[in-house]
Amino acid sequence: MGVLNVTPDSFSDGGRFLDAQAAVAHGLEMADEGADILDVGGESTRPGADPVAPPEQIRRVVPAIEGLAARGLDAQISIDTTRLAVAEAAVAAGATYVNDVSAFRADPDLAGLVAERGLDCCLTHMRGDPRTMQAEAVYDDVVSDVKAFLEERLAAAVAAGVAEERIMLDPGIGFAKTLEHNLELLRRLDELVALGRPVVIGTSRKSFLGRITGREADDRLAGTIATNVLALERGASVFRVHDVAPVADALAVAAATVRGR
Ligand code: PMM
Repeated sequence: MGVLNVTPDSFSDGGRFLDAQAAVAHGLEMADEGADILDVGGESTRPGADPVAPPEQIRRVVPAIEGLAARGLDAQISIDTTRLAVAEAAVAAGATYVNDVSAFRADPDLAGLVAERGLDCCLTHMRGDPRTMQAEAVYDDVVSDVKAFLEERLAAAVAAGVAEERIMLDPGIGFAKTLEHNLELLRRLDELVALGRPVVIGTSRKSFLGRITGREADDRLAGTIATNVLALERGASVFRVHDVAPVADALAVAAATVRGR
């Protein structure tokens, strides 16, 4: 899954793809490099980020999605939003996957849209919202807590009519988590894979990598690769990254090693 943030303030690529033409060109490049899903977002979810009203998110993402859809790509277009109105506009423009980091809690009707339209979706663990979440990074056992949350949200989505085979789960690396929580979730990822749905992992350029390596966001590719390779070995199936080509190579080698060619 290639990250396509059409935002002025995302932590690592904010402002670079705000122009629709630049966003489409970058999306095409990531698809060419091996991305099967292009995750288009118009609202930064970095810790402390302010919410972006749906009309502004729509204004940012729809031209990019329309431009990508017009190219008839093999890659699926995902909308990274927690808001129903944004998802509706994105789906009308060509998105077929909803990446909701609130796991249908911010706008419960979003589950209905996903069910009705037969969309794929990703449900992510988070506490609070991006403004407040780091204050809520307190767990008895982070892996058990995240697993119980994802099980509950999976059941809620199925109860709302979403087909179980359309649902992927994500532990939400960096969402209401300390460095230790992120590492423990990666170390014990197999416990989440045991839920039986594909696991999505998003470590790309995140600050916990900088805490370990001392590197700035743009210089965290090595840490991104290390964590994605480990996640693959522990059973993750979707890897949300900014740097598609090098991560795709690393994952191809890791997968050939773990599974045989
Ligand atoms: N991380 C971010 C945004 N969306 N979606 C999923 N499913 N998982 C993530 O880990 C995730 C996400 C924040 O990172 P960004 O600013 O690079 O998009």
